[in-house]
Amino acid sequence: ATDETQGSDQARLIVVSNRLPVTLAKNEAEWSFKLSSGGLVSALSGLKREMSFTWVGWPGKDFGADDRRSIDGLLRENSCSAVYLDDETAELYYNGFANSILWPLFHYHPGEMIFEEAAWDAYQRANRAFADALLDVVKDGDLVWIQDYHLMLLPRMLRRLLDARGLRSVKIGWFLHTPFPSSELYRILPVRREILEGVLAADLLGFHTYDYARHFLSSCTRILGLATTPNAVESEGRVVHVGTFPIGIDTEQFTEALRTDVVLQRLGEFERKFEGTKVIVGVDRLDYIKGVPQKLLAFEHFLATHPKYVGKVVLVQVAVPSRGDVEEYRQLISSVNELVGRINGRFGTVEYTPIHFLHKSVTFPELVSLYAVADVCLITSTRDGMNLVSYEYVASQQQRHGVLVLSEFAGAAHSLNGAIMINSWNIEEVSDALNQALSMPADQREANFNTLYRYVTKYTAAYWGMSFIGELQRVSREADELAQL
Ligand code: GDG
Repeated sequence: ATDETQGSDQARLIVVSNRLPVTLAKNEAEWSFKLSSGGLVSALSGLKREMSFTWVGWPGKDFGADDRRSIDGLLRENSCSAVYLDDETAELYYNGFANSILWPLFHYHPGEMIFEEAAWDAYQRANRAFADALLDVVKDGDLVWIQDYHLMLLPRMLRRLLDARGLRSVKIGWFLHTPFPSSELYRILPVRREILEGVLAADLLGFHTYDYARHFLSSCTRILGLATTPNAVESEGRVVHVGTFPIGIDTEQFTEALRTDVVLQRLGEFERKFEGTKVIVGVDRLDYIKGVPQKLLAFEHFLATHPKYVGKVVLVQVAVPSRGDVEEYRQLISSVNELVGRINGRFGTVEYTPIHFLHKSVTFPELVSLYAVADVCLITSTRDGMNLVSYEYVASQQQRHGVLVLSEFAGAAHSLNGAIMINSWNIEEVSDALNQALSMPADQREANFNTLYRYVTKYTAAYWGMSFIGELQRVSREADELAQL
């Protein structure tokens, strides 16, 4: 336990994720600590005020024993605790299993899935290292909230260790940030039973959408033969609750950024640069689930079939480099580069470049300025747990009331009424949607924007965090009451 939380009567929350959301840097002999921003961090900022709080995760690399001592102290001061993994385990667990097996399978890309025993062994080792590390932190009565597909064996491993120590009132929640695929697809996973049994030791399982929860429940029935209801599954004599908790963003962060000098100045520069030109923005990690090739092909088709827009519309595509050490991602980079080159070559002139392709990450003020200047945001994910870019675009469009064109395969499509929905595989449909978006009358844009903005500002990241933890507390009380009968 951290010093500040020891002895406190407050409910204690322990959040567990693959990566600690921190950057650790060494300047001469001094270590410094910086909290990264992100959905999860802002989701928890509200909860931090209500509960004492510890974050447990992998710090990003294997540090030597001396450095570990200094780092551990620094982390403790900031309510964090590190799980150290040797470099080989970390690589095989993270890239080998989580990102090369579970990620493609959960996003309907079984062709990309390469099952290797060594990666599975590393996944088990890493999850066990998390369970061992948690045992030093967790006390009776704590709530433990485990995040994502990297840690699907952890609920069971942790439960066993806790039971052996008699820590029976610890409650465990688990949330999946990706889709959960149809049971028809999930069942091809060689370790399908172990993974399901791993998470079923939790008290509450959370998904972004009802469909993902439903797919999970039918996998439990078909693979493990378990009895389910629409919001629970019975496993080893326990009721495991299953719920839908769509994540959101911290809208305030965008509203505030839009008032800063740096964003206002950059936005002014963009407005001058793109005067008389419509701007379509795309922001994606360069991942095969984001449908970037589909987006480029649709934009090419749009220019080819709507020649009046040639020279009058640009696509600004930020493609953040991601997982470049996995082969599938390297292939994706070269095919995207080729498409961008082809389309710019075909429609470009000395004065006009149709696609501004940024294969890098941009700063937050730059990102907000791009969102704010864009007339359209185009999201073509072929599968996406939620997709927060769609929310962020809405949060940045208070002036312009731009149009969101959103893939029906993103979880966000279940929440974001007011967007133009597309089947991102249908290039003609996407191209038509672009035409519709670029010619939409201002009153319709405003009405759509108002619907979207109301949703995005109400169902924020903080709301998501509070509802999951509120539900975990509720099901825990219910279980405790039943146990006393
Ligand atoms: C996973 C699931 C689910 C992107 N480029 C830059 C930048 N970003 C930020 C965006 C946004 C985040 O990255 C991307 O979030 P998404 O939700 O769109 O996608 P994933 O990274 O795949 O996240 C996803 C999410 O988990 C949460 O549950 O929604 O479905 O796949 O916040 O703003 N930020 C900056 N520069 C960039 O260049 N500063």
